[in-house]
Amino acid sequence: MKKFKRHLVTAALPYTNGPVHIGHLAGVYIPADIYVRYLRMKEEDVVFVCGSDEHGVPITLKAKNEGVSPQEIVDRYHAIIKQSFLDFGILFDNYSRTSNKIHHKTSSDFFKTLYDKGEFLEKESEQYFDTEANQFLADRYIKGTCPKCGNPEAYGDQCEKCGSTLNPTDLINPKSTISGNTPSLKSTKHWFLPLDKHEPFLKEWILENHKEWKSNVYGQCKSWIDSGLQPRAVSRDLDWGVPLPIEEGKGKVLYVWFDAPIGYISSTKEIKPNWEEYWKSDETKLVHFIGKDNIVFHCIVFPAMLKAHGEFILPENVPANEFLNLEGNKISTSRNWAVWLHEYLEDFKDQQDVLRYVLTANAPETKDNDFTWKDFQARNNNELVAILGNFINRVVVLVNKYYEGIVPTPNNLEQIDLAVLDEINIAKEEIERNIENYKFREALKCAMQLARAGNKYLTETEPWKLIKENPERVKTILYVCIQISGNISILFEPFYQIVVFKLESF
Ligand code: B3M
Ligand code: ZN
Repeated sequence: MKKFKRHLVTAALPYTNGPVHIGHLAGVYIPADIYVRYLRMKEEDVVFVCGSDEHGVPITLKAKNEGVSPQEIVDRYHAIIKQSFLDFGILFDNYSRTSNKIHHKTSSDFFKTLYDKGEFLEKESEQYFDTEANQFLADRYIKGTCPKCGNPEAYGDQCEKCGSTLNPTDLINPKSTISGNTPSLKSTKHWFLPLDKHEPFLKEWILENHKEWKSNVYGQCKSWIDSGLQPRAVSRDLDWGVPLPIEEGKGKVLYVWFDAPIGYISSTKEIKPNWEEYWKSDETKLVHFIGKDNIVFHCIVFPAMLKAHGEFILPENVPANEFLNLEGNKISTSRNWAVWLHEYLEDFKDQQDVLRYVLTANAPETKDNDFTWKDFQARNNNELVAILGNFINRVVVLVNKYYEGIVPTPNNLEQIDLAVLDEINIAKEEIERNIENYKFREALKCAMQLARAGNKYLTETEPWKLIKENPERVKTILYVCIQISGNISILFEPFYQIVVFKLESF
């Protein structure tokens, strides 16, 4: 495996049309944070960026529904999201926002470069228009039946049921989401990224050279490429977004999926004067953490943009997760079916890592998974308390009781001691290997396995029985236990931080 000099890790920029929920955490932010904590512990050079995605129709629609300005919506949710990530212990090097000046400049310069290089197709075409609202109906401004799966609630840009990416004209029986009317057609000019032109490159880059990508990601890319890539419009007839930096584009903005991924670049620029070393050197390992509905944009559209621009590196990996459901139903911001992070943090004060643990142990890494409060309770009681907490607690109690909290000096190590100490190295290697392969659930299991081994060792050696007849042996046993505990706390750090209170303070 190639050794990289530095790492650039991105986590999908959340839309600021609502707060962050457990589905976002399990799918994107916890895995990204585990990966970054691991790299930081290894003292790697790493930059971890994120920020609010403040453009796009989800935001203007929300503003319309509430009768407030889009700015009010993005200000409100940007503040909530930023704070809840911080309170939850997800430590980005920068949490930016796409309304920042630097982002407007970076994304419009990017567009201009592609425009000047002749990388776009210009096309005048008939688009759906709502005469009552006097507005073109892009993306979520239009709903209809998905031509692929028959879902009657598909949007103009995507069907959330089958994951297909759509154009408004693909929808069967389209209706405006503003007025409910059947739209009419009106002519307008747009700029398109010719994905078909980049198809040979994408085919080789992904299908030949990135066979190691997760099968859900690789599979989606393959089916996209196999069904033939089409040019995609990167401009919109909207008034909320980054204005097109060309004369003929007056009154139009960049498509949100054009500017949003460039947000990763702006976010890096904001904090790193040497940002180009991160974005333009093949000694950087770029990894995008996203949810499965964002795969096409990060594996096909954004790489095509970066390639067309010519100066940027491409991602090494895009470890997208599947979805997390809640109590058997799909999590939904619009239907208010979610466990919201900021609400969890109010209800479970100082219990950030319990949620972090449960969402990692049950992460939707290979298939959709279900979150239930019953499982949350069971994992807390049967795993965190009964295995991990129990082991650390027994060790701390015994060391306090026999040695006033001072680590005893060991005598000769017996076979059983050496065997359990060996488990530390095994756990470390397996955790590292799994994290580097984006298998965070498995990595966490290995960490918990070490706590299990510790409990088994204590049960077998029974120091509380030996303390009278063989106190020297007990010193060795508790020394070994302390070694295991110390290593557990290090090995758990990417997943769950262990805080041991001094018993006297209770
Ligand atoms: N805001 C979609 C989402 O929140 C979108 C991600 C952008 S990443 C550049 O699912
Ligand atoms: Zn569909």
